[in-house]
Amino acid sequence: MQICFATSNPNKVREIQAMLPDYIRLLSLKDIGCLEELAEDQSTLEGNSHQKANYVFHNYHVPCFADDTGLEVFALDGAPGVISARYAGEQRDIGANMELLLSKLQGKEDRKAQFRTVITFINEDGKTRQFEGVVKGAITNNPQGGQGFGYDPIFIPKGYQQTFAQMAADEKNKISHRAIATQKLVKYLTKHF
Ligand code: ITT
Repeated sequence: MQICFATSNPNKVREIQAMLPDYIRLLSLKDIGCLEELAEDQSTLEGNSHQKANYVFHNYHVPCFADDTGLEVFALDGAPGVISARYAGEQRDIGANMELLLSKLQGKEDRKAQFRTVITFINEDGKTRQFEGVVKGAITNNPQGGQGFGYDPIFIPKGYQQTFAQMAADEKNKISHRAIATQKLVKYLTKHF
């Protein structure tokens, strides 16, 4: 049984393959001969992850899944959300993104936020299922910590005293939004294939 993970990040493929039984083999975009960059121009995480999986399913005729993640800040009506990677512009500069976010929150008491990942899976018959992973938390006043990536230095998960960037990678990866969505997908695949 072969399933494509519509990502160009080989680390993401390896991480999920290790969680699956041996008879389910994950293929990367490169493995199926898809070398183009997949469009993600929808207005929601659900839309973007569906857009990527759907493109691969229709053009390469393999069961596949794709993910999309965003940081949603309550006092900013869910921004940066689906545009998290390019919040401060197309240069995708995370330093500028974090600075912009902190400046918009300046003086605001409500710092609640959540990371949200949506995975869309399409089976061989074209049937679609979505899996969501959410981690609630709060935005700090300043970046702290050097681990992780993206907005990790300014996000403290609920129930913890440290930012994601101050945690060891395996600690973050056990509780993260991506881990939660991925575990739901793995459970589904293991049960249905
Ligand atoms: P791919 O589509 O190539 O996987 P991407 O940058 O679009 O790369 P995501 O959709 O997973 O990656 O995430 C969008 C942005 O959200 C990403 O650029 C980061 O800034 C941020 N982000 C995602 N996951 C994060 C995490 O675990 N910790 C901190 N920031 C994260």
